Amino acid sequence: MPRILTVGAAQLGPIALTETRAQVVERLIAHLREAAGRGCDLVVFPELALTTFFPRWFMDDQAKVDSFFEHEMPGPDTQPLFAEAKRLRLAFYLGYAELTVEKGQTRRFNTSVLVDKQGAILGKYRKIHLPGHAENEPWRAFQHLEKRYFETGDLGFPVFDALGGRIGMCICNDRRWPETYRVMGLQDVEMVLLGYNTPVHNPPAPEHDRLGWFHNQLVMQAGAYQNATWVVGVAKAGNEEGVPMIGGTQIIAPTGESVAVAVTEEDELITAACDLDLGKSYKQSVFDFARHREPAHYRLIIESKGARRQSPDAAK
Ligand code: CDV
Repeated sequence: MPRILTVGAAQLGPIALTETRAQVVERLIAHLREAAGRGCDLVVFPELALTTFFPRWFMDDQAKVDSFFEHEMPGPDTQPLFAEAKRLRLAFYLGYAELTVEKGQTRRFNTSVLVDKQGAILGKYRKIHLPGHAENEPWRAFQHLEKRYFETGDLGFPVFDALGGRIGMCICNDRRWPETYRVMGLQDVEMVLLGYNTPVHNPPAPEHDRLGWFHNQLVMQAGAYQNATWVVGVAKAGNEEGVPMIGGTQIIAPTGESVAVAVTEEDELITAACDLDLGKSYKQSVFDFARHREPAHYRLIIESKGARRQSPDAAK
């Protein structure tokens, strides 16, 4: 029996600063209803899907920063989303800013949750690769202050037995790092869910701007193929508060091929019926990790954070 998981990648257009959580949740619910009509099991929303992408602004008023965070999930504003998904028997992935108090300490993470068809949170991921900077850099056309507003995730890259398969999560910049996929690949992941907010313009390296779409596709397709997994990448796109962001939402097969791609920079749902066994032949041949990987030669990957030059002898 084929294991088919029908997925909806629910791209969002821009979210205005003035848009309330309740208004955004209405947009998410509209996606859910369309996904249910198209026979989806699972809907994937973007990174920080409940507000505008606030790390583009420097704020030193912590109360103002915290107004972009969710203090509970679900909370009063997100409860209707959970209720509608449960009513429609849909699972979903949601990215949001998480504020939590642990052992008396307030902590803030860029988080995603995987919610099952009964409306229960069955998995959580906290973003590990935080891009950008921690201090105000007024020379930039806009800021990218994820390193200021969030802590590095502390949950690793877990893979969950869910929806009849092995499901993993990551968030935005994580998709550019091969380690992200490989750590999940080593847990036999079958589908990676990820949301992103990617500005077209990269202030420290504007010469990369023309390649944003290409790099987005390149990293997700490579991650999918090299780990024989489905990848569902979902954008918040369009011109948000004066900052253009790439679209390119897509569903990628374990072959590395994109089987569905969004064509707008607005709210747009794309869907695919994903055979979770499609990666099997790769996992049993070219990417049979147990047979072909050579971890003894990968020591530097865990021992070294940055690139360094060393003599061939030192590498032995
Ligand atoms: N939200 C992100 O993580 N954005 C980064 C940008 C800043 C490069 C990304 O990797 O898409």
